[in-house]
Amino acid sequence: FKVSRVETTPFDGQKPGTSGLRKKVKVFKQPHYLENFVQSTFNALGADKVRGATLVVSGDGRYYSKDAIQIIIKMAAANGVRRIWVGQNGLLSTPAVSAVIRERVGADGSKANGAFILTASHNPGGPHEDFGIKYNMENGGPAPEGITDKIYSNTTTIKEYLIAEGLPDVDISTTGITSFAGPEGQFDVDVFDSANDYVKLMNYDALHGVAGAYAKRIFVEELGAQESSLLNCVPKEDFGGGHPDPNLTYAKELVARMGLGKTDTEQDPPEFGAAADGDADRNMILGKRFFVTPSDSVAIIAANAVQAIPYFSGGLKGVARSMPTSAALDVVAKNLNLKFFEVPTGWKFFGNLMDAGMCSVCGEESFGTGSDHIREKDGIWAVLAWLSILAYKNKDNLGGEKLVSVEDIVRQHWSTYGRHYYTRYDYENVDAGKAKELMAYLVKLQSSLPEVNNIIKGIRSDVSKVVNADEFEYKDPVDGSISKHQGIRYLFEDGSRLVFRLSGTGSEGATIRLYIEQYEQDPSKIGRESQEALAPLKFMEVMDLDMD
Ligand code: VG1
Ligand code: CO
Repeated sequence: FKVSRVETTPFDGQKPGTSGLRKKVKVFKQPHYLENFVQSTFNALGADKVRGATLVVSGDGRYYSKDAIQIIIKMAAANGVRRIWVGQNGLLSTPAVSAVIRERVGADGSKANGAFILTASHNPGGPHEDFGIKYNMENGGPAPEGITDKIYSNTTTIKEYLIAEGLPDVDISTTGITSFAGPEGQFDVDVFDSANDYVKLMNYDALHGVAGAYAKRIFVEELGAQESSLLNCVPKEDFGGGHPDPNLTYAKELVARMGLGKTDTEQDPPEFGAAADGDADRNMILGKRFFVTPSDSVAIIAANAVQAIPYFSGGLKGVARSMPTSAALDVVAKNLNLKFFEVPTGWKFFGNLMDAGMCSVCGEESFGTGSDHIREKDGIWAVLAWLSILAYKNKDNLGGEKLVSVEDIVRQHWSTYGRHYYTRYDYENVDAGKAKELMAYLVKLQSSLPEVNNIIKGIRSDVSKVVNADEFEYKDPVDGSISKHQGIRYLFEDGSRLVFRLSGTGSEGATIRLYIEQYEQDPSKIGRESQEALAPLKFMEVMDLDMD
């Protein structure tokens, strides 16, 4: 092949959000749109990082992925990349990409330097839905803000991109290495089994030793892990028309099977249920007729990790959560005397802490949980962590007496550490200008707490006082970089919190997220319905936010 230089002009709005660039498929399909973003990424990395590099390209298999993979292969070849690794059929979950970057060794001894992940995660897929792309670095984690800012600024000035001419489409459906001759020498495309490296890592993590036997009992005997216990496990370009987001709203089928449906028709639901999102980095954990909030999940994993999960038997280096995630993890960290960090929303901020050996377990309220085995959140890992904890809690109970259930584990946790009642509201598809105005108004209100308290008291008298309010700002303790405007916080005297944020993963309009949290230590008050316990704080519902 030879290298062809194609003239182009910038597109507006190619700023990577919380987790890459996400737009409607029709936006991505505009001539040069994807190419501009990919070239801007190569330029941000710099020629010395790109020439001779080994890059992974794959994703969740959503519509347009196959075309995008061929384009990226050709552009990589033209930019001097030495080899491209592709999961068979272009499929790799986000955590699997992270594992492949960190663990896989090519037939010639090569290691990957980075990856393009093609996913819009929990956003629907298909010709009329979303596509997405993000870049992960050599440590297996999402590009830090320094790089994504550079990518964005390149997209605003781009004039040309490079693409290989005469390079045929590569068959990504069969494993094996295909070599091509380019102007600078050989270029390889290595198509490999999508599961191998990740499964190896997972075996090591949670399923060796005694946990394996328990997993068998719970997976196979309790859950009856035949094909029939697996729902929707064939990847589809449009996710079967569903919304691939593992929560109580979208994972309806599973929720009903777990006895949590609107009308509960299940006689005897399984002891354990779990769901993942499109790219398998999110997870939802359910027990029999019981929902584990993600904020509780990470706290419970941290509290039990050393005893229950062999990978952590040497101790935890530290724990971390995103700012809007409830403070359940903070209480565990304090009790167990662990290093603790509060970072902005999005996984890119955990990686530095892990690389520096300061953090072993971390999580977000948005159904993301993970550890330092990779640099992405990891849905399957979270399930295995929970199964390991279930196994540990039942270790004297192999004979088949009553199982210590998911619900028992969570309630025990609350009685030890107190309970963080928690909920989140998403105001989707709001006018972007109005959303900004609202956020600006909330920041302005912060300058006068008496006024804030007046407004609240006017609506509900049973709410405690706002004693502090700010806009969250993060200084990375490893590289000193500063991230501003990461969400607006109102902190109440009794430990309650209201947090407002603009979403950074939508593909159209704006989404305002409101996070509501209340800490309860009184043992007689930890068993309430969450919505009832939080009712006083939901005065927002009656405020006229004028967002339509
Ligand atoms: C959302 C979540 C955030 C998560 C991000 C990516 O971002 O709130 O916690 O890290 O999605 O998850 P935002 O900016 O829309 O609130 V995923 O599974 O889409 O990679
Ligand atoms: Co995801």
